[in-house]
Amino acid sequence: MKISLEECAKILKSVDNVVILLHHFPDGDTIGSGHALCKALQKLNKNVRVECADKIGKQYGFITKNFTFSDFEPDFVVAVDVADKRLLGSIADKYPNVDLCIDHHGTNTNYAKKTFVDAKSAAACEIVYELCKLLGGVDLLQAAALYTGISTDTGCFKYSNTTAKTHRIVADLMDMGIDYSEINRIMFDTKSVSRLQVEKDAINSIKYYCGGKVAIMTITKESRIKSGACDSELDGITGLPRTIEGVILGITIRERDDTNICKISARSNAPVSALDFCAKFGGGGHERAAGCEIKENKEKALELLSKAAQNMFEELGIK
Ligand SMILES: [Mn+2]
Repeated sequence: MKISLEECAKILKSVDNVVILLHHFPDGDTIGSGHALCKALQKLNKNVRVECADKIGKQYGFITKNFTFSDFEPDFVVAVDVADKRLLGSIADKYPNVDLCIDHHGTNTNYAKKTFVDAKSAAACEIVYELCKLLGGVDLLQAAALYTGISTDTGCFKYSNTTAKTHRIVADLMDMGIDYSEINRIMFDTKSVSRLQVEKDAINSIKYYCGGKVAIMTITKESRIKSGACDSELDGITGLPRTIEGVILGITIRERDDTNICKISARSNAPVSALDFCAKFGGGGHERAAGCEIKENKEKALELLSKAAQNMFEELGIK
């Protein structure tokens, strides 16, 4: 059932033991919105904890170090920035019932009992900013967490999802005194040595199709393990193929630990829809940034993806 943000606030005020779920392979938006909401509920003297199937990267330590969580039996389960139940990863079975979902993916599958989705928001953090205000206000720590989610989901305010409203919200957060240049340095201008090693391997793997308009990059399990890079260090790497001149559909294949499963990310420029492309494989996301999973090895995934891209470009009449 779709509900308003005011109703979300009302419900959250009425519950006492809340667990907030993030999506697996957590990014800045799910981490920022989850922790900002957690703080809002803690300030209302509620029992709250944040849970994620995967480890949160150490670059988000300036947010997570301010929280300690205890084990308690939750009476209310909230998911933030989680479009599909499957995206909870390995904790999906632990929480078969999600009471409330707050999200900005138009493809949200309405798996929660109650849902608030605003697909016009660039980040779930934009929604949680408004929600925190309804719950009693935003402090400096919440502001930093929310800024992190908004800046990362917009590629530091570069992507087409960035709106005037995005900037207005961020202006409010900056007025509160957040150290935005330090957050940006950590998020956008810092790479670990292992990340750089993975990038080097990934760049070497790039294959071009459709006269250079499609680029497909593969991140192998071997490269991840050899470099020692954990998943969170690879945040944003999927943006790389689309940065190549002439590419309007950039695809990244990430070989999982089970090498018969590949996680696919697609990024596109007009007129190509990354969302339409990933939908062909049962995925979802946003118009210019979407994802899906292919239960094949990386060679087969490359073959399927390149064929699908070629078919799509033919249908669209792109030469
Ligand atoms: Mn998001």
